[in-house]
Amino acid sequence: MKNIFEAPFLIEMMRTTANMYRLGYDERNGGNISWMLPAETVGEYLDLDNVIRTIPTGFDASPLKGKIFIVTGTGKYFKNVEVDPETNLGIIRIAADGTTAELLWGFKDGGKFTSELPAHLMSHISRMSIDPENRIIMHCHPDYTLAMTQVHPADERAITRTLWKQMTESIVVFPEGVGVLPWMVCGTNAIGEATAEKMKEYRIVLWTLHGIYGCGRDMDEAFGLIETVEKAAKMYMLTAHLPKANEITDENLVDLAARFNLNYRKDFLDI
Ligand code: 2HA
Ligand code: ZN
Repeated sequence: MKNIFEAPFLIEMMRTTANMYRLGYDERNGGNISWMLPAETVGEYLDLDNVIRTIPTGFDASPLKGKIFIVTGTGKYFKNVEVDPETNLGIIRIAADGTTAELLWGFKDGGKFTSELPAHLMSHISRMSIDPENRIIMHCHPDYTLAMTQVHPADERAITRTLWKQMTESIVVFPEGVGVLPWMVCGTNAIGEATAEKMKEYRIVLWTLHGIYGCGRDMDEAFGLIETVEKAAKMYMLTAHLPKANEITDENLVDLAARFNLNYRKDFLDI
């Protein structure tokens, strides 16, 4: 059996959570990440027949039965993952009943997975139906994105247009736009279902006055989406109150889409 503390997936979780903490995306216990791992990979490091304990998920995740996830813990701080991954992270497998998580490693202090597990697992189910290669769901609280949801109408077309017009890269990185949910109570199955529904259309979902969800085939895709939206939101918050001298037009966006061969939301442009 290989040493799990040298597993590339564990090291990437440690590096990513530390990076996000230092960027200010995840204050205190804010944010959570789940990553679906192949059983063969995890089996190189852990005895997959050794279930440490079982934890109810509180909802039916049957489409994911047998799937294994490394996931951040509830109440745990991203800043502490790097120094003590075995307490702050866990590796769980969805049991045959679809409503129980089998703990294979981690949550050493008796802890459990993120309170946002419903949004994560429901979003995994949604994304897999659109892109079978999707593996990551990531949630965090970046400053400018949250600020923007205070002052900008919470409308998908309007927010997407604003973000696309803040900087040239936006439409290239998220041509499908961003989904937006109104303010909702977090940690519930209801917000999980609403997020997962949006994830059928978008890889980015904004939670008004709370944060952002991103997904991807790997950590770079999920994180890259979030940091690009955050950068665009920052440009917006730095300039929204100032007179505009230059602006990306709808025609410019069409030209970008042609240059990069983008499958973008054409109905989001006034053309
Ligand atoms: O895990 O971010 O949405 C803490 C949160 C809840
Ligand atoms: Zn949150």
